[in-house]
Amino acid sequence: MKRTIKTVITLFTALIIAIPAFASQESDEIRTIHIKGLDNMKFDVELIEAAPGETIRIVFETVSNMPPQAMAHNIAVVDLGTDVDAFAMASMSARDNEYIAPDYEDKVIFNTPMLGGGESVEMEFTVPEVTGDYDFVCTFPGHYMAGMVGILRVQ
Ligand SMILES: [Cu+2]
Repeated sequence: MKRTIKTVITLFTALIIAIPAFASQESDEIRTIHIKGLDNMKFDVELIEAAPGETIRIVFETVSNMPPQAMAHNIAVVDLGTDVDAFAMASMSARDNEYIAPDYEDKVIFNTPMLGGGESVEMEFTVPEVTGDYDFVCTFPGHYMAGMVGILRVQ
């Protein structure tokens, strides 16, 4: 009798341990890509490679001791064929819209909020099915011109 109870408890414990293990294994299937926005107005990752339709997790962080009015970053990925120069120029004055020009919202396939120093965000992003090199930029005024750009390569 005592043995049976012990067996049941052991089984039960095994189940409790097994369930979270399964759950975490499943979420590990989403690749996490860590990107930092830096004071030199560059992303520390300038090439992201993904498979068509893949869901990736983007962890984006701004590293800075400056006030957010002076130094903040975002990531905005635009669709193929977008005039990136025009998008970046128009977005500079779109402060009330997280620096995303309303006229270009339909061209933006993914964007993070604008983050000041020490802020970070974790977001999932399902990349397009269409292969190609998608531009991503920071739309904080002046940063695109300073070279705060990168490529999302879907292949
Ligand atoms: Cu920036």
